[in-house]
Amino acid sequence: MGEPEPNPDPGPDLTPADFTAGCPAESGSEGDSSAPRLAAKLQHLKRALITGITGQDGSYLAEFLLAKDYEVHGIIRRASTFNTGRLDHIYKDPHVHDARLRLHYGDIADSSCLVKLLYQIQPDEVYHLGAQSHVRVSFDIPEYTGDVTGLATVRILEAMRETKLNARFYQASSSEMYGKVQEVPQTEKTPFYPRSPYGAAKVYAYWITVNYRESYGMHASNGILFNHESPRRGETFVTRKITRAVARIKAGLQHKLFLGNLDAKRDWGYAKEYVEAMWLMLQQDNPDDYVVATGETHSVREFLEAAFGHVGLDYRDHVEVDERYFRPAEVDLLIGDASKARTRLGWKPRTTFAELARLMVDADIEAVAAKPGDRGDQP
Ligand code: NAP
Ligand code: F7E
Repeated sequence: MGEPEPNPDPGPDLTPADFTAGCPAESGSEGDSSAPRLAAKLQHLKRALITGITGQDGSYLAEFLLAKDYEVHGIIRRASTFNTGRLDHIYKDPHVHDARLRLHYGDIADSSCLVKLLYQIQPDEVYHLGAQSHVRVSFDIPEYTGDVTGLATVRILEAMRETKLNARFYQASSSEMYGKVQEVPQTEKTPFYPRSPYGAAKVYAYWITVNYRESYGMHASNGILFNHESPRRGETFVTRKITRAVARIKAGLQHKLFLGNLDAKRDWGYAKEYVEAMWLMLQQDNPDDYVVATGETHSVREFLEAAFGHVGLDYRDHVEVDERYFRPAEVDLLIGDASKARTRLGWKPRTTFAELARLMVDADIEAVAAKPGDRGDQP
């Protein structure tokens, strides 16, 4: 999939009301004769709320749920520049009669806004994907990461209790919780040993989800997702940093790429397929925890070979190691065993490692061709 279209300009006086369109039953303007019919139709749709809807996974999940006829609500942060680039191709003005994607300003650090939004939206399913998701950055802002990546989960679970919402809940748990791995491959039973403030925050979020399930009988599930990538991956994660650089080097816009530890091994899958597993977890009669992974592991070096090799380049001519990108503690090896997801959910990955590298390079080549002047340096 190519780059999304530019954000539809909402005009200079955009207000929260432009995004917060109110409960579905109120949608449609006065005098619009289709409004009652639409309200009736929307009342029969399943309603999902996604935190982190502007991120890689949030955008794929929103697309997936819209295709399944859901009404999709997402929480977005107010930013000084547009942060909805990954959603622009599915966003419709809320005044349009069949708009089923609704965006609401909010923040997962703010409990009162979460209570208000849950009460107002009354979702059937809550997908909690919002987080400070960068492992290296979590060493720079550990307290903030603990708050937004860890505590936000209990804020949402408590908001669900307070509003007496009988919704199903998905927690975006992570293979980073395994850290210094205690077992190879990692399963749902492998003990956690996080190696970063991000990993530690995710362990808290994992256990509080289990605790609310056991304490209050909530339908709350953890998806323990291993690394998943796509053309929509944030530009400072290693795969996307590499594929962007390949496209720019090929176009003659840059020559060198500076990276950290090339020996780290990850289990890399395709994000578009991983969001299907999230949905499947919430369709089960009983809540549970599932590993979602490909079962293969590859080093950063192997990803370099695949990405540069795809356009006939040798990464050794372009890549330099810069210690700035090393982490105070590294996760050396991740490889997941997704047998439980395969057996119980019927989920399995379809895109291979080599295909993933190729599709990401191709998308970045297209993006560079469309906007050759884009910034090339990477934090
Ligand atoms: P991502 O692209 O970094 O997206 C994170 C999302 O969270 C963005 O929409 C971001 O909004 C939002 N967010 C951050 N802080 C927020 C706040 N204070 N209030 C409201 N929203 C906030 O991450 P992703 O790759 O899609 O991952 C989705 C989730 O899965 C995350 O929880 C991540 O930790 C977890 N996870 C990811 C992977 C992976 O390999 N991708 C693997 C396992 C688990 P802005 O757009 O405004 O920044
Ligand atoms: O690093 C090494 C780095 O930042 C992968 C997040 O989605 O997946 C992600 O976390 C590996 C690490 O992802 C650079 O040291 C080398 O060993 O792409 P990454 P991550 O840390 O695995 C997990 C599952 C999540 O849950 C997280 O949210 O690549 N590496 N050189 C580099 N990494 C970066 N970012 N930049 C480099 O220059």
